[in-house]
Amino acid sequence: MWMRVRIVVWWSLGALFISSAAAQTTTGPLGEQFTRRVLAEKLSDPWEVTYGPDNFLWLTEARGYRVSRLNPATGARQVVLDLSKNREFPRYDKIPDSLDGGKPWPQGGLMGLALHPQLLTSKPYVYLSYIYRYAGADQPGNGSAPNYGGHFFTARLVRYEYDARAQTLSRPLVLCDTIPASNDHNAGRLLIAPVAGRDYLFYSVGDLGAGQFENGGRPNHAQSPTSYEGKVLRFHIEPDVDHAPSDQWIPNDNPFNTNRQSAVWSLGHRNAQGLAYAVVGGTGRLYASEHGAFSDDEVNLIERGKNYGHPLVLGFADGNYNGLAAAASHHASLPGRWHTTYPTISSEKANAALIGPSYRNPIASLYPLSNQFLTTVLERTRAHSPDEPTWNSEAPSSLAVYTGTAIPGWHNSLLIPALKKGKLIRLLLHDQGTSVASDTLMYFRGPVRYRDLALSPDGTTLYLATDSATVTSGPSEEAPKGTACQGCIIELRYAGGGLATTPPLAGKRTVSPEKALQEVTALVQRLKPKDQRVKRAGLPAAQQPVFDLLLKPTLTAQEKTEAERNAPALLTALRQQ
Ligand SMILES: [Ca+2]
Ligand SMILES: [Ca+2]
Ligand SMILES: [Ca+2]
Repeated sequence: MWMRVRIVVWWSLGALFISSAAAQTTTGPLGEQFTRRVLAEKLSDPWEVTYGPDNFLWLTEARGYRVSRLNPATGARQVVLDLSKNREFPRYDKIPDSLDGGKPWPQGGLMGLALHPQLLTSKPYVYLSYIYRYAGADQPGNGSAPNYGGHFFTARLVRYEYDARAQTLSRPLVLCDTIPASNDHNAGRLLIAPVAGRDYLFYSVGDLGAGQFENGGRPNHAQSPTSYEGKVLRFHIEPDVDHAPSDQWIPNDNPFNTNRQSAVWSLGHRNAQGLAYAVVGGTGRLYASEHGAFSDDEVNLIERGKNYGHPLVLGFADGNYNGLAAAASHHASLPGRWHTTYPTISSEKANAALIGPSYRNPIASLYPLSNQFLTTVLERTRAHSPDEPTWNSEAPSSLAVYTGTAIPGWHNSLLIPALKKGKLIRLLLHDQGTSVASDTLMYFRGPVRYRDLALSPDGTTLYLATDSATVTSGPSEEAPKGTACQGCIIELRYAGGGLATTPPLAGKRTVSPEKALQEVTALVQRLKPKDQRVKRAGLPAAQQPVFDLLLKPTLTAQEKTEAERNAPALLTALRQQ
């Protein structure tokens, strides 16, 4: 009997392995076909995947604190560095709250990795960022500062040397070990990119969630040039000859240098987890993707010394956050009408004008929802309403620019992995690379959280990393069975198909009233009841009775005429939510 059980277990494990390793075909929205293969799984939250000059994939594991090299042909993996002993706090995520007081795991952990372009020749340098300290570790309870004062972690940037023969990283050299961090909004992306022909190391730091949840009473410093919070930073990849060791890693022409040098390169960021450099239209540009608040995930063109608005302007300076803030809470002890240290925005346009010529709008926003809908969302959040709102955004976790030509129509596209309802988003850039030319195209949808991606140099293959947790927002009806992959590196190889030209923006097509009624009915009936209530409340009063008609099982002829007449406007209003 015992033997028999053992055999059954063996066979089921074998079947699992075969089903996940076997190649499958998946088709994109414009008919692009890809073969899909799982190269690695059960990693401890892979966070960065980079295609190295050694033709291996380099990985960081956010919770595992390991760096490894993965052979993209065979899936064989070698750990080259284990940083878990450098982490001066325990694995809170593995300790029951009853024992650690509910202390949090930081957002991320071991995060960014960047390889020196001459890794295999004269410069065997690997740059890493990781959180190493937690001020709350010795505090009683959950370690948060009083009155939602937040969780204070600290991160460091460090350069290692790669020994290709021993397959190890060693000889660490600290670039900066005073980077503020949190249990929220650490950003953490590292990228080597040139400015005027010389390579630098860029690093994104989030606003630490200062203004929301357990950090709701923590002051937000995204607008302060003297803080590293809510910034993109620029460092040297090799030290200069300045006297002070801390100045040696900071370029002497950084925009906010005073008598003390500052790594700040741009400001006004919320949580820019994506950084990518590409030459588009003959000009090299630095792009960033960034998580929005209740809407307005951003893609920004990062320029020296410029201000990207957070938390004074969210998304475009279009007024959709007028009267609102980047967060809301029901904790009346916290400041302002929305109970948060995020300022209440009286006018986004006025705030942008106050920042002055250094203010930059994003080049794309996912999505600029209406003031009316956002007001409903914030009011319900502040009221701690059981109709906990959901809203339309994507949670962009990284960014790449596809400059290859292997996949038809993809040349000069932004590729954005998204955590929400797992998908890779493609946005085609205009020829000059300074604006978006296409509708939002969705690829590889599944019940996963996509964390990062890498591209093969020939442009035929994408490598997507997924979180260890498979939970996305929404229950399993949005999660087709059999595609979940925990802590995976998934290979997607282009296999044919697609369109050489991308169709025009969907928003520009005209929809007949009859078709609009079909579309808006399907949209409304797909929603969960609580989301129907939030969406309805976010509509202008005149449209609410039309919304109610869509929930009826059958309509009279008169109701149908009424619904059709109002359907195009209602469809537009709901899509702006
Ligand atoms: Ca310097
Ligand atoms: Ca912005
Ligand atoms: Ca806005």
